[in-house]
Amino acid sequence: MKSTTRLTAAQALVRFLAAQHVERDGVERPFFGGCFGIFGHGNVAGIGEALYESPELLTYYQARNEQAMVHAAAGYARMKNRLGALVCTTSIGPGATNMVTGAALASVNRLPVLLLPGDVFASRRPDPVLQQLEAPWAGDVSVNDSFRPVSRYFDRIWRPEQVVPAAQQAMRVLVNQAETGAVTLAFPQDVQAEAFDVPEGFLEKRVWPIPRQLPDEAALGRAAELIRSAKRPLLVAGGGVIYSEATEALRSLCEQTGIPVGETQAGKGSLPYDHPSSLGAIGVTGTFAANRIAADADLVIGVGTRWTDFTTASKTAFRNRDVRFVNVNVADFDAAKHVGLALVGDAHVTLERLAELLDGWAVDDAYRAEAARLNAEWDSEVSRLYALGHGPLPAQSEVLGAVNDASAPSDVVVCAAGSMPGDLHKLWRARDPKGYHVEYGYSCMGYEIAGGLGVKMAAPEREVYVMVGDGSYLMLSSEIVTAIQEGLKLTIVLVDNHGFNSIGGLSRSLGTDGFGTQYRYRQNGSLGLDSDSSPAPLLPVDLAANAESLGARVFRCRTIDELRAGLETAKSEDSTVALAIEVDRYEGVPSYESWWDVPVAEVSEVDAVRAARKAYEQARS
Ligand SMILES: Cc1ncc(C[n+]2csc(CCOP(=O)(O)OP(=O)(O)O)c2C)c(N)n1
Ligand SMILES: [Mg+2]
Repeated sequence: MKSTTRLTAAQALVRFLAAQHVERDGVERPFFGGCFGIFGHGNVAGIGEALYESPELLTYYQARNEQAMVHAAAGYARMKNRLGALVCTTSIGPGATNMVTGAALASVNRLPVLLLPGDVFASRRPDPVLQQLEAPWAGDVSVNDSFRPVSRYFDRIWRPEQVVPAAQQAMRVLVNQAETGAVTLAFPQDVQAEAFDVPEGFLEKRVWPIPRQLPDEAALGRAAELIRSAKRPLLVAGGGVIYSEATEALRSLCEQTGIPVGETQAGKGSLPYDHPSSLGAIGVTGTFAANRIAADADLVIGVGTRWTDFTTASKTAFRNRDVRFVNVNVADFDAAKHVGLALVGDAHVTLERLAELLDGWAVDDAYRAEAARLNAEWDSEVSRLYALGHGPLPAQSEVLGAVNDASAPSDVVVCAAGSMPGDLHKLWRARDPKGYHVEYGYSCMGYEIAGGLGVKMAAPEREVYVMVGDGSYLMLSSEIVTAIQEGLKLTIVLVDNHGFNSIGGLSRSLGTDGFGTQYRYRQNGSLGLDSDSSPAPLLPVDLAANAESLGARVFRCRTIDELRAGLETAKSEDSTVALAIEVDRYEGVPSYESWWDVPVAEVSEVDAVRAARKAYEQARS
């Protein structure tokens, strides 16, 4: 008979987590790289004690903000191609619910994170405990129920023995490439500290194989037939290409068949920017190269994409009346979209199998040459925007150019919200499959620095360039402190345009004059509009001083030349650096032959809104 060990529920869980491994393509590795946490009465005596007692099991990382630590965990998991993850432990109440946004981000982006929010007493002895929300209509809910819709798996451990099945289900979901996302095990604070006889088997090393599943052979055959009969096929590479490490298989399929490739935000870097089959970004934030080819494509092969509105330009990108879709995806949910022929499987092996089935077939030489020509034309547009020489303040595109030029191919650029993700999607010259990290599933302001920290934890050998707008910086920049604490270097580029360039531009296009998007003093009852002839002064925010006060070495750059020089100097720093630069709010990168569906007010007193509505109705029809 197998023996048991007497442990608290928290000790058992920590030991279990440290024993979990994954294996893909013959390479085995521990799944969890550590545990982020912020302690309070809801976890200090349970999980906190378990981590304290056995520090060799999981390295403890101290965060400043619970939302940020989940972002860091998401960045880590993405950088590890979902073959690694971090645990996040919090107290009850506000510490717990601070993680909800991070959980949603992880689930939207299909990135594994394990969340262990503390929860109210299972025994209900001190009912209500400090920070408990009492629901007059139900005795068995807590604030942690708000994790249910944003988690791919949720459980609450009411009794210590329940750790055993709960932890195994958590792992099943975390390592499942189709199911993965935030997994939440709400952990009542009394149960964490209660002991039980833990079966040895639960604590033994376990290796979870990450399979490379091939789609049904008949479906593959039909897909090959569809591709062979297409004249203008287009492949859309999503994040799945990168997670599956399918970029070499993709390149070889493209070279064999001449099928050109457009990339989603998560899929950018699937091909190097200068590959002749690379059309770059597709959709709302796409290049003219990808969007022109998309408009006439008769067959679209989506690989590892969930087809968001940014990728499909709100379902206007593919305008050929007879266009058909083939969707390669580990998740049948995504593979079924757009009435597509579903190839449910792993991108790497599926692309290899398709290459075999397409042996001897290729697109017309003229079509192949058209893609190569568009690739070159697009790259001249990038060169133009990198070197605009705009003044007196530089354009944001010049900042991106300076950072791209300064970065080595394997360095990583990180961004998430504002106007930079779209500009980066179009303009960043990606040279490495892991060199481009823009979180655009949830596009969450505040992800940038925290996510960048996670990226650096996962790949300390790479330089990490965090591109962050002033709005995002003000929302969540506190993990600079964690980066300093851990000796993890981030190169943070603070792009200041005194408010929301992105939403300001959107607002102007909808007829509302940048309302609520500038950082100015209130003047005559107004916070400022873009058409103001004598605007109020800007708010006296000094982001560089702020970053400096958190421990970063700071460079204040007034020109692109100063930025370029600062970036060079920053390379030899070994701790976190912030380079602050002001850019022209009105000098944006245009959109290239695409449309995004944002509804305009149907009735309004404002002429500009009525005009925008008219244009919107035309566009929609
Ligand atoms: C948490 C969160 N709140 C609101 C938004 C909506 N939003 C998208 S971009 C943006 C402004 C971002 O400002 P900044 O970081 O300065 O970038 P900029 O637009 O100026 O480039 C806002 C409010 C968001 N994406 N995330
Ligand atoms: Mg801004």
